This record gives sequence, structure tokens and C-alpha cells, in this order.
Amino acid sequence: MDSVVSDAARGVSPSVGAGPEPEGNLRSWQTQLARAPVATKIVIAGGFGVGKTTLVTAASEITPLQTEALMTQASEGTDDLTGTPEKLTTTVAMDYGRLTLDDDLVLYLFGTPGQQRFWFMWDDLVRGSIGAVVMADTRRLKDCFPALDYFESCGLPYVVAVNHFDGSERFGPEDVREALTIPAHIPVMIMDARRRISVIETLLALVGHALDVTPE
Ligand SMILES: Nc1nc2c(ncn2[C@@H]2O[C@H](COP(=O)(O)OP(=O)(O)OP(=O)(O)O)[C@@H](O)[C@H]2O)c(=O)[nH]1
Ligand SMILES: [Mg+2]
Repeated sequence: MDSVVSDAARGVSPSVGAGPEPEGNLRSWQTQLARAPVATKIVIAGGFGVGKTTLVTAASEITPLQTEALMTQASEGTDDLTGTPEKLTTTVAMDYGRLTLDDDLVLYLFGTPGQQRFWFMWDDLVRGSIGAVVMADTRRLKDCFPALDYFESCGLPYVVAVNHFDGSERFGPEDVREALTIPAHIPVMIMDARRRISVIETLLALVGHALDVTPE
């Protein structure tokens, strides 16, 4: 599956090359107390089963906190599994992970639950965040509308991240922008939530966009 950059591209710092690290491995900002990194909170949102937990897990340098619950027959009528037939669990509270970029920027990632019945969590999850990644799947684009509406109405900067699933039709960012009527200044990324480099590229786009649109 392609992302808009290759893994070798863009000279990403070695500190972001590996997956979750042993818990004893401290980052320099944790041991050199004179250095204060910039800490930012980022929310990962989107419809049911679009890959939010997968994204946080792929990016996190610590073992991510997950709140997965087994899906039961009771959810059969509400939770559409056609796009993700292998899916056995769902997030019932939040995902949490951490990613240090270049030792000066620490991203704290908070994944939301996807189902409407857990949306009451969102107001708490977005508090203090610099922006959000709204994930979309081109096979069920309408599932991301509530998240788009939510961030538009609360004025939080966001980027759209199209998580391309194997076997789904490939679309370019401009096609998705048109289909979702995303304003021209908002980045639309084609990415793969399973690939760390692709996730990092999406997160960097969000940080850049948030800096662009947030008044000093
Ligand atoms: N083929 C493919 N599968 C993916 C991709 N991203 C996620 N998956 C799979 O899709 C399923 C759903 O992923 P999750 O990360 O649990 O989705 P979620 O958005 O956190 O789901 P909820 O929290 O239940 O809303 C899992 O079985 C993943 O392994 C992808 O890019 N490609
Ligand atoms: Mg999840």
C-alpha cells in the first residue's frame, strides 16, 4: 500500500524510525531537565473501524494505552463490519500513545471511539489539543462527516487522512477533497495507518497546518 512519501524519503529523524521501545528507554527530554520540549496533544478521530487505533499503535514509541472491548452480537445491527470483516474489537473510551519528533516536539496522541454512542467522550478528549486528524475510508466516506462537522463547528484545526485499505479503489487527495467539500487550505493526505512513516507524515502535516492557522 502506498503513502505519499516512501519510507526512505524526507530524512525523518532516527528517533522516529522504530516502533514501541522498551519502557526503560528514556528520551533525552526526560533525562535532561533543562530542555523543555514542546508538548502537544493531538486527537485522532473518524468513523467506526477506519483505523484510529491502528494509527496510534503504529506511531507510538511507548506501548499504547488501548481500551478495546470485544464486539458482541448485540452490536451487529449498528456496527457495519463490511469494510473490516476481520475486526473483533472496538475502542470504548480512547487510545493513547506518544511520539517524540527530533527530541524537541512531543506529540501525545488521543484516539477517539468511532461509534456514535461513545461521542459524549469527544468534548473531553479534544480539550487542550492543537488539532485533529480526521480519518476517512473511501469505501464509506460519509462516516467521517460527523467528525468533520464537529471540528468545523468547534474551530479546531484538522487534516483529513484517507486510510487506504487493501482492495479499495485508489483516489487522489483532490478527488477526496471534492467529494467531502474540504476547503482548499486544509491538507488531505492519502496514507496507511499501519505504516509509521506514513502516520508521521500525516501528523507533521497537522502540526504545520495548526501552526499556520492558529493566531500567535
Ligand atoms: N488492510 C488494512 N487494514 C487496516 C488498515 N487500517 C486498519 N486496518 C484494520 O482495520 C481494522 C480496524 O482498525 P482499528 O484501528 O481498530 O479501527 P478504529 O478506527 O480504531 O475502530 P473503532 O475504534 O472501533 O472505531 C483492524 O482490523 C485493522 O487491522 C489499513 O490501512 N489497511
Ligand atoms: Mg479504535
